[in-house]
Amino acid sequence: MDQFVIRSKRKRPADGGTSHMPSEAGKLPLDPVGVSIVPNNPAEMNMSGSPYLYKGLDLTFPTVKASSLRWRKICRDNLDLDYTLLLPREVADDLVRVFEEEVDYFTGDLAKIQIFGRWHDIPRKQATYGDPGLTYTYSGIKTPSRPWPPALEAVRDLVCKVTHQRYNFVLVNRYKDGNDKMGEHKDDERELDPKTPIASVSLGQPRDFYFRHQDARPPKKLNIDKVQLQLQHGSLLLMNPPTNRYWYHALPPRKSAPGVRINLTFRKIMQNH
Ligand SMILES: O=C(O)CCC(=O)C(=O)O
Repeated sequence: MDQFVIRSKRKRPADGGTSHMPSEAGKLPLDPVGVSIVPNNPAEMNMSGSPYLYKGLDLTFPTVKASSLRWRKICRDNLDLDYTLLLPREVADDLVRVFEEEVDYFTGDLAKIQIFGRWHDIPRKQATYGDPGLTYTYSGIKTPSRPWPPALEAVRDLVCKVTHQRYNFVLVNRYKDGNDKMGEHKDDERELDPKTPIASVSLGQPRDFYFRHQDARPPKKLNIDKVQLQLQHGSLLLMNPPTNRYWYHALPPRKSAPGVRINLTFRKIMQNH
């Protein structure tokens, strides 16, 4: 399988990263049982591709050997995840900077969610982009597919290439610090193609993320262990079917994680649902 990376020619700042980037970002992550994910080795990559220049950011999509992405598989009862470090640190830093300038987050009614019939402010910021004419409805809000900003589209293209999927929509979540969070939910809305994994790219502050089986929740409360991992700066997590039919996922608050985090979940919305 051919795989692709984005290469940045931007010089790194003297301190090795943007100021809001935590010093932990870029370290080898440990999975729940303590196995290291090895970062991609640029020396193994067969660099050939056309440069994509965007505001001084060189997003190049070279072909790389299949072995250059080190995937970790996590499987449990009806849970199927793949996790890799997708983006070199410098590229991930650049993307945070670009998205901080350019993502246009919702305000007003689109910045609220309905829980058990009551409206609440979303404890983070959200934005959606996608192919023309699509909408995505969740938690009582119907979000539009605004035209892809170029850097977001570039990441979409990269994710499509490494997964061999055709993503047409993205939900962007911005967590300003460890107080911002996402509660337990499934991505199982009827407009989502049930055969396509949800592809989640994480940028910025590493944050804990967990999965809980539906039967471990009330009323059954079965003794099924949670699956927990820490999503690293530049990582890609695939939630493969049927994970979202059986498992809830959440990003809990973490006082120990003070930095900004941006998460992109690429989805395939069906046109005629
Ligand atoms: O920010 C995250 O990693 C969580 C995103 C998520 O759960 C979702 O978009 O459904």
